[in-house]
Amino acid sequence: MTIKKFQGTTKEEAIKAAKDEFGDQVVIMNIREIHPSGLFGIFRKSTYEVTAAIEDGVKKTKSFESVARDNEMMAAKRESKAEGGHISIAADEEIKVPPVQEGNISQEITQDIPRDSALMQNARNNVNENELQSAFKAVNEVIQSGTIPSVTEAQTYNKNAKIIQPASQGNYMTRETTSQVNQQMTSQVTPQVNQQMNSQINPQVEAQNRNDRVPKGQTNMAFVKMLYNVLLSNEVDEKYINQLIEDMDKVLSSGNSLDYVLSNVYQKLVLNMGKPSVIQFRGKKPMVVFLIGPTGVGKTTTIAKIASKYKLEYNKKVAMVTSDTYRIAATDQLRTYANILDTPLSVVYSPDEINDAIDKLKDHDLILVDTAGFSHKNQEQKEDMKKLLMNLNPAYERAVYLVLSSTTKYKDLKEIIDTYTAFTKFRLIFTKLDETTAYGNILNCKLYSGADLSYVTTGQNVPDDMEVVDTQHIVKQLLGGH
Ligand SMILES: Nc1nc2c(ncn2[C@@H]2O[C@H](COP(=O)(O)OP(=O)(O)OP(=O)(O)O)[C@@H](O)[C@H]2O)c(=O)[nH]1
Ligand SMILES: [Mg+2]
Repeated sequence: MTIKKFQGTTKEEAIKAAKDEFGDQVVIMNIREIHPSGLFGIFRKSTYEVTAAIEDGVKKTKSFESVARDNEMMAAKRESKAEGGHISIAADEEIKVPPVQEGNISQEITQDIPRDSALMQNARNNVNENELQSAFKAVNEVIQSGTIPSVTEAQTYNKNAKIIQPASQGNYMTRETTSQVNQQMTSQVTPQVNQQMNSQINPQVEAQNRNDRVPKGQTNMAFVKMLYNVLLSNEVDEKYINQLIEDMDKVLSSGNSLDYVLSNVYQKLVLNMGKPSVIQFRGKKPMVVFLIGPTGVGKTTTIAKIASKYKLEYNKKVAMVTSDTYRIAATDQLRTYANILDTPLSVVYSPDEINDAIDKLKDHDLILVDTAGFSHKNQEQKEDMKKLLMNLNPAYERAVYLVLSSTTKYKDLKEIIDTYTAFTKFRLIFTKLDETTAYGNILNCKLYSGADLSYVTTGQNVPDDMEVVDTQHIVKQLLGGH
């Protein structure tokens, strides 16, 4: 499958550019209005960007308009001949019929087709999106029922395969991983999905699949388009959607059923989310955990949640340190939690004091270090943060968690990740999941940074609104589950 973007000053122009290059079989995946940026942008008009796809090997056909134009000309010639006109034309000359549009499931394309065309009505009826919606729903129900192998199982199954490549290389999974997961999916998931699909999907589609009356590519493209839109509406970055679709291309084109393909997508996304990395104790005391990140994302609140969890649920000896002396009342906020939880709290006023503070608390299992939130553009605070992390005696076990709000724009999240990547390794905590319905940024940031996911927080309540990230749940949401 080839996916490409086309620009135009109007939607129509961008779509035409796509059709000119890919022909009538093109499927329009997405249309985006691009607002001019910068101060003088207000004086300029928006432009349009169309993401279009074509199945490899699909023959390009002339656009409907040009075929229709040819036919009109031909008809005019015939009329003229019948009326004894001067234009001569062979009686058996072939009349061109507009080709059946494989991509007619694309709204943009069907709009070009005359509504009363019996040919097109037939083609339009062959695959409709409601039927694919039922397919998504059916697969989702199987996913919800928990019968799909867990990530751990899949990873154990495929211990030696590298799952995620560094983001810069832009690769998702090795072929080895894909094929082994596919194998596992076939044996464990497909029969159940098939059962549900059979009972839920319109018999017409079933018959179509069986008899192959609908060209396979047509169904595939409808599926790809729906998948694309579902992921895009959940704010998964287009770059990753395209990678996923490219990766899926082989599975689709080798004639697998849609339920199998969707289950495969699900499994692939779960594997890409990786296994969560949470605070672990390796027997050596203390474990020093830093929470870093932009202002107001929930670092202090999350420290209180973690402290409470480890102290009350896991019976660990917990202490807290804060280096946030920039903001008035910042230490008071943490002190309030420390008092409630009855845990010691130390304040460090400069990065040089960190080792003294930790030394005094070294009989604790877990020392949570709260840091000042700062804009990633503030160079001075960035240097202080760097020193704080670097100054810690390397003899201490440590882990750094970058706290990000799931409500932040992806463009900003990338800049924040770049800033912190420059001076430390980290795992990711996502806060404020209760304030968003689109979880795409979790996948985007995971793939962009290559860092492990850890916890998510879902509200202001300490300690209840925090949990270890449930990657299967996130992926279900990304695929339109509830
Ligand atoms: N809705 C929602 N609010 C949250 C969540 N986590 C934290 N908050 C709220 O976000 C606000 C900021 O939380 P803090 O813990 O002070 O954030 P911080 O990152 O320590 O902020 P600075 O220290 O100023 O950088 C508070 O009102 C919290 O109650 C969450 O998961 N969901
Ligand atoms: Mg704070």
